[in-house]
Amino acid sequence: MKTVILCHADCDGMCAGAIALAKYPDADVFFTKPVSILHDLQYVDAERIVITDIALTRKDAPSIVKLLGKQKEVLYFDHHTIPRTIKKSDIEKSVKRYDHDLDASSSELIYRHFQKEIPRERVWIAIYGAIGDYSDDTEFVKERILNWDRRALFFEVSTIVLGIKNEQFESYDAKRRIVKTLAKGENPSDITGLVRSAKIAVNREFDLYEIIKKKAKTYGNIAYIKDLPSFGFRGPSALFAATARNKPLGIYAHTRDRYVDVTMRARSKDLGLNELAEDAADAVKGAGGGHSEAAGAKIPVGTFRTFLQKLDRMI
Ligand SMILES: [Mn+2]
Repeated sequence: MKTVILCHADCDGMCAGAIALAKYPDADVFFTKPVSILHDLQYVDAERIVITDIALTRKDAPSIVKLLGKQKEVLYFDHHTIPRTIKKSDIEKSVKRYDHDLDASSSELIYRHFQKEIPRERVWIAIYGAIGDYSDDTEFVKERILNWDRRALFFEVSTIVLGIKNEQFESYDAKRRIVKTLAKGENPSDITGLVRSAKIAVNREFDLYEIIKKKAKTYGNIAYIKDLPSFGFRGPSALFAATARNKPLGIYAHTRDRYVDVTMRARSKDLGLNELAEDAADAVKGAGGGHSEAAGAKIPVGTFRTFLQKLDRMI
């Protein structure tokens, strides 16, 4: 049975993809995103599709669910908010298996589903994905982490999270290599060059904080910074802006040709960033979403100021 794995290209997505690949070793692995999965699904030719760590956008969710319903077998593991344009039962009806939990990582969800069918040690990958997504505060992860040397696990997860921030590991081919290595039971630090890449990234991250401390601006409850040359550090850039200016919400905005890529980080879970991102982006004809502490949006060029206003009013 031909299997295709579609996963997100961040740490949690790659780890979840690796767990799927441990279960289906002959599968092809492809990376996708919430904004492109509708398009990508139309080109998938497989009898079984495993989707993991991909959120559904408000706009595309109904069409995606319809498309999934036409496939032979779909297994879907995700922890992003379900958009209001569909119901959880709509997804459940159109796929063979749907595991969803806002508090757990996608890696944990997929590991729990396949744990009896893959080697026990693959739980490491689930733990890496959980830590990578700040979702290690679940009963499952807290319990499993006690079985291993957590310092070694933290070293390995940092190797992935930081290592993929450099150009050398930016491409989908490089990321596919990481997924394959993990699926075989080897560790991130076994991948040639990844530890070194993580070291370069961590240096750049500390330098970045110094720059942001000097340059971050504020708007009401928001601290923000725009168009830094180091585009790979969107999350930390947003968070450091909030930290440096002591605001609850930090934003990093990167201007592209026709839209602005907005990364949002909150210093607490209470803000509910996913809702804020969706609503503020909707108001300027963009699209947004994510988690309660980490979210993002794509908004048309020229609407950034209005976007900030809407956000600040909602906070
Ligand atoms: Mn995730």
